[in-house]
Amino acid sequence: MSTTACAHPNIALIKYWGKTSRPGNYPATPSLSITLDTLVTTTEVRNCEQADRIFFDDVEASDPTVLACLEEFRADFQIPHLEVHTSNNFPTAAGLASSASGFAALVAAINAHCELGLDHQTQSDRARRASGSAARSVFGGIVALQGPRWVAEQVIEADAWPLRTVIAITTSQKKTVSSSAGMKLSEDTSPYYASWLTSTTTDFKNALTFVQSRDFDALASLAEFSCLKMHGLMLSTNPGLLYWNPATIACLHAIRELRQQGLPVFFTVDAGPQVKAVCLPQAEDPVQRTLQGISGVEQVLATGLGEGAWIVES
Ligand code: 2P0
Repeated sequence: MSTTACAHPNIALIKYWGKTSRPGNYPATPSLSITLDTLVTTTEVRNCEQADRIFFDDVEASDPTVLACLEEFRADFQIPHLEVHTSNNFPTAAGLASSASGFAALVAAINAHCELGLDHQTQSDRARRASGSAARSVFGGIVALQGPRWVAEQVIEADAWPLRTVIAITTSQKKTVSSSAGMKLSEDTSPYYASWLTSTTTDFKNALTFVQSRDFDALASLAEFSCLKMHGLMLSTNPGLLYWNPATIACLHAIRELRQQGLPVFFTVDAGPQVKAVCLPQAEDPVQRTLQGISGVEQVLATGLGEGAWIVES
């Protein structure tokens, strides 16, 4: 008997970068994200005899964060040892938020398989402990993650605003500095860290207002500001965290130019070199064509807003 769950990754429009020292992986900033459709992590769990076992694309791996997540469940609930098989239909660990969809799917699968009956808030809390952004992938549409509870909540449903996201993949190689390690380094060394924390709280509040009023232009400017501010923080870390490659920068210029021409589109980039262009439906085709034509762009994917994590009925 096995149980399969799926989850979509999400991308933050107001970024999370930095944690508090409180145990439980609590973000130091609120964040606001869109859950994407099309990209999916699929995770199957089944009981196994002696120790937990993890497989990525059918290759066994000893992933300490996944193992710790299972142990945390075991500390609170009577659950058996589990064999976990997980795969993504998109590049892993290259700035496409595979840890977000991965842990949201894992928590949903464990919850269903072991019949724990956890509500979505509690699942979001569990997912956040493993990976901050995973708290958000439990939910669909546009999602907020803020204190004091630091469980995610849906702001609007996936069909409430027809946002599209065109993703330019500029490399499928894995990143060299993990988000967790990068965040710690930024906290320890960047002279900008304190102002990043305070200004992100303001950005988050404003972004909520712009989403509620469906003010695309205001959200576009604010999301690019949050993205570039986070990368400014990363660059001001010592040694500097430079996640971009030449194609990343070419995409940013191209998206800015399209916006200047009047197309409703803006960019965001996470801890990796891929560029996400968020747009209204009428801009999708020209954005896709433009990004496809940029030297160094290996692949372009188009997504809409997706649903939260779900169980695949067998
Ligand atoms: C975000 N990122 O808000 C930000 C923007 C990347 C850049 O959350 O250490 O994998 O596991 O809590 O969630 C990526 O970091 O970090 C992330 P951990 P996570 O989406």
